[in-house]
Amino acid sequence: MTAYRKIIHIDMDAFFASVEQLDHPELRGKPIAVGGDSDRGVVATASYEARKWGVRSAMSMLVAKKRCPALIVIPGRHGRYKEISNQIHRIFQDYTDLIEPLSIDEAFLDVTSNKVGMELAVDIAKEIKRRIKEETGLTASAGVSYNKFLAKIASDCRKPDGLCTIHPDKAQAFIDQLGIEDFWGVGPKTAKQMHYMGIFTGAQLRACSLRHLEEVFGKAGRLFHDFARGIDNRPVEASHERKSVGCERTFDEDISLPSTVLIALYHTVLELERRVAKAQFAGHTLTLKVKYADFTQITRSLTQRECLVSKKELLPAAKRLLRVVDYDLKHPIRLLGLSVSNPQGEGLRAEWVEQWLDFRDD
Ligand code: TTP
Ligand code: MG
Repeated sequence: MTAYRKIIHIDMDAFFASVEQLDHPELRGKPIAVGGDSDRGVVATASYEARKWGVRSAMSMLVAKKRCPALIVIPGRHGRYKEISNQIHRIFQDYTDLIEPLSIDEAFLDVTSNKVGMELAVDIAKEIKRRIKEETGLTASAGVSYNKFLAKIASDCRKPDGLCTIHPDKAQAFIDQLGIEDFWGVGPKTAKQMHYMGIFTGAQLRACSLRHLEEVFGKAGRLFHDFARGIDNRPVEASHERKSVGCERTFDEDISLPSTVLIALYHTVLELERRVAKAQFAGHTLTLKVKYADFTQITRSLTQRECLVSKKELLPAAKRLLRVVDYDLKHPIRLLGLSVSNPQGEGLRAEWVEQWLDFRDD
């Protein structure tokens, strides 16, 4: 008997929009779009109420408002989304360490052998969905199958709040009836090419020879050939999660004037904000490093409940740290560095609720 793997794909429903409706009850049941509200603004995602009007991700906000005049546009709060993303990841970790995040709201889990000794992947998926609902207040959809390709398609089948299992003995029939655009790696361009070749369904893809597919699509041809037969041997690859993002700057001349130091700190915050955004990182701890002209060095850290993502959170935190750093003309600063770490918010105590909390001396 072939030993099949047990793969779960979890994808949050209308993620950014659902978080906004969770945090702002007055938005529930209303058509909302998260994204920029300028002429050049784009929809990141839309609530299901807005989707009924044809509002879609990546659509220009102007078009979205034309389609849905009652649309309420909400700016995104990436730190908050990341916080919830971390929260669901902590749930996943109770079941397996083989977790491969695909984006902020999606991940594959290999639960072939799992930490809770549950036999059926579908039972794990149910439990994860239930815990996500209980612990975050949001719904997720889950797909269960024996490889990544099928688990991902399955999670899309019954959205929202869906759960779909594709068993090995049902997989071929399922794939045969799939539209070609539902296959992994088939974007609009590839779909057009497939249509041109007379391929519109999984069954038609399966009828196409490997040689022909490789001729047209190169390496991807092999993948398409395998997918059409329900074969996908790619492992779930646990990501090595980034632990921190930082930057530092050595000044051309040592600095000691408070206003100069403050400006230097401000510029470091801007650079840090840029790097944090690029890495799609969010952490709860900020560390300020100060190297003096005599090459001695200190670091000061603080941990807060709110994620450190943009200037809005980074600047006050950095200023707060600078206040506990001594420097003067006789002890000028040669280098300033800032880093954000602690994505999981470890060391946050319940009583620390809203505000700042602690200064830690390393
Ligand atoms: P998706 O999982 O693709 O979309 P979704 O969660 O909003 O909706 P669905 O129920 O269909 O899964 O993306 C997750 C989040 O990523 C989404 O809420 C917003 C963000 N996003 C963008 O910022 N830009 C984009 O173009 C897309 C597709 C998503
Ligand atoms: Mg989603």
